[in-house]
Amino acid sequence: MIPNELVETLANARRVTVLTGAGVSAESGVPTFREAQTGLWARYDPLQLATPEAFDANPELVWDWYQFRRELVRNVEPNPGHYALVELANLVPAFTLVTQNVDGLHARAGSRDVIEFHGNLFENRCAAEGTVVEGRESKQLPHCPGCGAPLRPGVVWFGESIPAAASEQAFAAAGDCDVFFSIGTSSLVYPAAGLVEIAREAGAVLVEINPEPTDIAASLDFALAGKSGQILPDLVKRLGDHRT
Ligand code: BV8
Repeated sequence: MIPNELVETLANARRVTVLTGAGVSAESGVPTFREAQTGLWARYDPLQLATPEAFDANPELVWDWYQFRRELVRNVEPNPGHYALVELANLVPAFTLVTQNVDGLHARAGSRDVIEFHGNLFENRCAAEGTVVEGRESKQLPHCPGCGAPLRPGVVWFGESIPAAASEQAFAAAGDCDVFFSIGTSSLVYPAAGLVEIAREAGAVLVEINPEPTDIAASLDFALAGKSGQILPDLVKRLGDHRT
């Protein structure tokens, strides 16, 4: 399943950059962003709910959706795919992990310096001032102690810009790597989906890990069809064996 050529390439790589999406958390039991929502949320489209307009129109509804997702994520664990990425970082000279996921599971698995391209589910910000507000977790929509505006989750909604530092670091890492992995993402959301193009233009070897082919299939050097929780541990074992 893991081509020898890819193991060789990784063994000689100076810098590896990884972009992950919701598929990496799927085996932890976190529904991916585009699969149908269930239960109470079945009738809502995440693409509609994850927007400033939805929050302005109905902050309580959007807050409830994020509370539901926080509760779900609190009750799951990182999976072997998350842990394999922690190991991969120790097997190459330089490693950067960029995630579109807001669930914090990479950090819980032990990954360090994770670039959270779309923010973090568990952070709260004042919807008016944008400042982070600590310790106001509550079932009901909380309000800013400073100005009284509603609080909102510290995630990047559709139509909002990526945090400048995360964007700069992610584009720099994509533009200066020997191998770029796109793992568990449908490659539909920009500008995250544009990182692979930056890596390709910089001459990186492009690898995708996904049970389904995505829009970037034509530019790939390696397309590993399967689940990240199965392929990544296999890949890391092969690389570790190659090193010994
Ligand atoms: C912005 C946080 C500038 C919230 C999310 C071109 C350039 C710039 C912008 C745009 C553009 N074209 C369109 C836009 C606008 C928009 C966009 O991209 N829309 C899409 C729908 C076309 N982009 C934006 O608005 C971005 N901002 O560009 O700022 C700007 C400013 C003002 C005005 C205009 C532009 C902000 C986007 C951020 C949105 N926030 N999340 C929240 O989570 O609630 S994005 C959301 O989608 C999640 O973060 C998620 O991670 C992300 C991407 O989805 P995926 O991770 O790929 O998940 P998905 O379910 O789609 O796919 C899962 C994949 O896993 C599948 O392929 C599946 O096969 C695979 N899989 C399943 N199981 C496994 C697996 N793989 C491996 N193993 C498994 N076991």
